[in-house]
Amino acid sequence: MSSVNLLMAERKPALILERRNSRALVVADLHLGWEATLVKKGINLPSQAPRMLNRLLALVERYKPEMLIFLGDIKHTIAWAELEERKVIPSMMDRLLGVVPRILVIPGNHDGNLEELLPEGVDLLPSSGFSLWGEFGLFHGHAWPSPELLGCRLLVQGHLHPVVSFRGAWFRITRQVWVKAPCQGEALARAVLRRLGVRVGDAQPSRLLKELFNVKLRVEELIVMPSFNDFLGGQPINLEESGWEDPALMGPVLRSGAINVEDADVYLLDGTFLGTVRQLRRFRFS
Ligand SMILES: [Mn+2]
Repeated sequence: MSSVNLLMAERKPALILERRNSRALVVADLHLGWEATLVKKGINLPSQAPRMLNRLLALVERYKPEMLIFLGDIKHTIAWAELEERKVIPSMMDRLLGVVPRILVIPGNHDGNLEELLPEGVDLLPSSGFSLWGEFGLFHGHAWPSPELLGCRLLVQGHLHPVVSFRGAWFRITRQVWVKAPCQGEALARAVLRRLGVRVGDAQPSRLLKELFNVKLRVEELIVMPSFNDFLGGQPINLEESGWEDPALMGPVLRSGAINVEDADVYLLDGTFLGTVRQLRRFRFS
């Protein structure tokens, strides 16, 4: 029996995955070093790294996970590493290794050259993701997940930093949200198989998945996590001109047509249910 805790009582953009006595803390999109890139634009924001480290330490202290999983985009500069990242990432990981037995990192699109910043003891996984206990398929969202992840009931990704944004005549309110979208397993299996060069034709994708990869298709839901760095902007899910409709940004799984974003449920960090994406897109102030 496994469970998902979206930490709504704590209003944190982090989740706990649990099975029997095993527990994993999952966070996405820290974008460390982001503030340093703002300095060049003349904006001076204090580094968010100490704040995020303290929040991580508090969550580890409270939930005592045996694993801490970073779901991509730990750092911000895409290809290389800024001075800030070179300083902050190794020391943050060292501190966390002192309190949690295992740290796993699934790279995102901003994590180029991350490997050299990770101390020994931190496991860098492939960007095609990681199947946790065969129950949870974890990947960043910019790259295709491996076939193995389709054997998980629930997929979890980051990458889009989901928010809702309400604009009136004189104000604009933006809040981070959780997005829980239904996923058509057969359609996603078809897309993943095609990507791997399998001729699907009239065959049932789930049968091919079993025959070729020995994976039993189980996926039925996708959660898109809010970013752990809450200073970052995000993609407003209720505005159609956002990254949720941009093929370059949305990533292959959302682009595959298997995820029904319009029917996704949207929650604020405190658990308030805002409705489905379809309902939110119809709603207008003024
Ligand atoms: Mn990303």
